[in-house]
Amino acid sequence: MIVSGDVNRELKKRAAAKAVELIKPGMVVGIGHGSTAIEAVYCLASLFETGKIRDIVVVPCSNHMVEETRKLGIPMSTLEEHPVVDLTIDGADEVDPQLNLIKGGGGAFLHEKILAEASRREIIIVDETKLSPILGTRWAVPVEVISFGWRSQAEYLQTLGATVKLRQDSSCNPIKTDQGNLILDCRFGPIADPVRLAGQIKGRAGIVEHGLFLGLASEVIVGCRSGVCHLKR
Ligand code: ABF
Repeated sequence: MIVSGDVNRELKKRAAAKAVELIKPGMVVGIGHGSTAIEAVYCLASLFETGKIRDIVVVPCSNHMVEETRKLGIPMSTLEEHPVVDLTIDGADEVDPQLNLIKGGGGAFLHEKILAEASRREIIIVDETKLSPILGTRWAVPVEVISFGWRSQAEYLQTLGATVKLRQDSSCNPIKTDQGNLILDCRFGPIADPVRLAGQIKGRAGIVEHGLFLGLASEVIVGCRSGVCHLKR
């Protein structure tokens, strides 16, 4: 499905605005990474400016989102100060009918998964192009690895059926995560048993985390051209 950039942004904004409505005074709110999650931050900033929302703190999941949140003057905190988060709003790359996800296109999925598992509610916001009949149909599964022995991990992931690519920037330098690790993008194609695959990936020393978010999303809010769909587990 081809959706133009402007339409796509509008769909992201719709989903973000719906998610922000769920925030109540006094909440600790986690914010994920990406162009959809940032729309939720913009929504929050305008509610702060108009005084419609107060005494909440935001826990951003990445260095980039910390900077964006700081620029907008939204009160921030950390998981160290608030180890349990009331509600997190985050994006995703692919969503299946069971609300399982592939995340990590933005490279922050280790922190995002930590934040998701620390949250009472994990609300995923996407535009309709992210919906998929089966995970892996369109997106590679990102895998974060430490640099020591990363090629051995690549070999191992290939034995699991993936085409593996080291994530690099436009100058062909390896992209480093906020933790200083590397990312291997693993294209498996449609994944029949994501739970089994997740176990196989995690069972390997040197592999830090992967972008399969299984059973973590409480709900998914989808910005569609016809409006907004709120999918619940
Ligand atoms: C982040 O948002 C990543 O985990 C995911 O890959 C990305 C989706 O990006 P966007 O919202 O820009 O489409 O949570």
